[in-house]
Amino acid sequence: SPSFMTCTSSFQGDGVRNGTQSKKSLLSDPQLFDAQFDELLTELTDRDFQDPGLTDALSRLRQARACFDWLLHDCIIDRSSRIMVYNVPGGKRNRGLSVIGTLRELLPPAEVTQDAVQRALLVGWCIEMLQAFFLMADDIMDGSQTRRGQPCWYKKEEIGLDAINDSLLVEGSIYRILRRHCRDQPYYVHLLELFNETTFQTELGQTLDLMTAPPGQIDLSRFTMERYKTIVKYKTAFYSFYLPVASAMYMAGIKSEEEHNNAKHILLEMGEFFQIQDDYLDCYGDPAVTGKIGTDIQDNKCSWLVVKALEVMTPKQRSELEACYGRSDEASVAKVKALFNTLQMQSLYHKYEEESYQRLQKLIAAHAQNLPHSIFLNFAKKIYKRNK
Ligand code: GPP
Ligand code: MG
Ligand code: MG
Ligand code: MG
Repeated sequence: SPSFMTCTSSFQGDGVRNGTQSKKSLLSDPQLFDAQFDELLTELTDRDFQDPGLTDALSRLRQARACFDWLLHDCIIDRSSRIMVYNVPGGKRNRGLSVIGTLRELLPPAEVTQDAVQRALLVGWCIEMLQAFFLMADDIMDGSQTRRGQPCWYKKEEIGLDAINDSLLVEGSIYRILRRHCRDQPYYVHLLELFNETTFQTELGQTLDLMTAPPGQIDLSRFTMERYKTIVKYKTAFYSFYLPVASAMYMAGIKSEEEHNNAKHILLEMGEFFQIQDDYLDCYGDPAVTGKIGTDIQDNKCSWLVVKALEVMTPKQRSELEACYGRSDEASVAKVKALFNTLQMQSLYHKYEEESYQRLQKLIAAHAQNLPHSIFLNFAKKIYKRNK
C-alpha cells in the first residue's frame, strides 16, 4: 500500500543497533509489519491444518498478496478466496502498528530482540484482524455500501451473508496466531484474557449502539450524551485504544492493575474523541478520503452530531428533526444535513476538537505516571485533525 511507503519510523533496526546488518534491519516498522502479514497468511493456510479435505476452506481464507494483485489485473477467477487480504490490511493500521511502537517505548533497546519485534508485529496483526472481524459484521448491521474505498465484503455478489461466517473465520484466526507464537511467553494468558474481554466489551457497545437506533422508531429522547458516551466507550475505545497499548504493556511485563488503569484512563478518553470524529466524518467527511459512505442519519444512530445538535436546537427544530431523522429517502437526509448546517455543527465540532485536545494533554500529564508520555502523545498526533 502506498501509505506505508511514506510512513517514517525512528526505528533503525536491531541489526543496525548491534552492528549486524541484515536485510530485515533496513526496514521501517510499517514495512516489517507489512511483510509479517504475508508470513502470517502462509502460516494460517499452508502450515496449520494438514487435512487435504480443508483445502477449499483454507484457500478462501488465504490468497497471497502477489497472487491477489495478479488476479486483479487479469481478472481471472475465484475472487472469493481472499477473505483475509480483502478485509484485513487495507486500513490506516494505527492500532496494529502501535503495538510495536509502544513496545519500543517500554523496553530498553537491548531487550527489543528480533523475536520480540516479530511477536509484537503479529499481535499488531491480531488487533487488525479483530478490527476486520468487527467491521465485516458492522457493515452488515449498518447496511453500509463501502469500506476502505471498496465495496463492503457482504456487498460482493458472490459473498452476501456468507460474510458472517467469513468474519468468524477471521476472528478464529487471531487465536491460532496467538497460540502459535505466544504460547510459551509469560504474558500469553494475559493476552488471551485481554482479547476475550475486549471482544465482549465491543459487542456490548455494539448492542447498545443497535438498541439505541431501532429502525423506524424515532425517539429523540433516547439520544442523551450519557448514553452516547457509554456506547462509544464500549464499541470503540476499548479495542481501538486500550487493547494495543495494554497488549504491549503485557508483552513488556507490565501487569500491575494500577498502571493499566492509568493507561486506560487516558486511552478511553482518546477513544471517545476518535469515535466523535468518526461520527463527524460520517456526515462531513469526503468518501473519497474516508473510503466509506455515511449511514448514521439513515440508520437512526445515536451519533455525536445528533446528540450535540439536540442540546442546542429549538423545540421547533426538534419536531422538524423528528420528522426526518432515521429515514432513508434522500430528501429526509438532506433536511437533517441542512438542519445540522443551520446549527453550525461543523464549527461546534471544531471547537470540541480543540477543547478535547487540551483536555487530553492535561490528562496525559496527570495520569501517565511511570509510563512514557510519548506512548500517548504519538497516538494523539495520529488522530487529531485526521480526515480519514
Ligand atoms: C464503530 O462503529 C464500531 C465498530 C466497528 C464495532 C463493531 C462491533 C461489533 C461487535 C460488530 P461505526 O458503525 O460508526 O463504524 P463505521 O463508521 O466505521 O461503520
Ligand atoms: Mg458502521
Ligand atoms: Mg456500527
Ligand atoms: Mg461511523
